Amino acid sequence: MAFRLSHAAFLALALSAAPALAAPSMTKVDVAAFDPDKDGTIDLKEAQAAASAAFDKLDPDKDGTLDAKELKGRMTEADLKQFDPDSDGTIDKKEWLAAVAAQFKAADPDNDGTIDARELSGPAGSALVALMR
Ligand SMILES: [Ca+2]
Ligand SMILES: [Ca+2]
Ligand SMILES: [Ca+2]
Repeated sequence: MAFRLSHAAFLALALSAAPALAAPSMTKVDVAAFDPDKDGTIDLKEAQAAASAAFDKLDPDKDGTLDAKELKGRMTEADLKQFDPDSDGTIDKKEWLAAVAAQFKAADPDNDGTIDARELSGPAGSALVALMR
């Protein structure tokens, strides 16, 4: 009886531990993923190219806009309001790329025009990554 109980406890532990083990690799931020010219940093052109591809992926019906549902949490509600100057409740590609430029600037505190690995791993960098993948 004691064995059966501990066996069940072990199973419960193993099951609850599994998602936690998978998490770190999923949240890992890698400059290389957004760095086609392989210079070790992301410039605005690279960020906007990646973001443009991400936009197309999020917009399978190709109507050219993303609503809150299609954004899948990539933007907070406050961001959606801020980056929707025409206030139609959706983000079109021009608004999306403007948001990327603003987020890029926020993630580049040393203002050298590139995002390095350290800048990408900060909170502003993470917000930028959310728009690029
Ligand atoms: Ca680069
Ligand atoms: Ca809009
Ligand atoms: Ca920088």
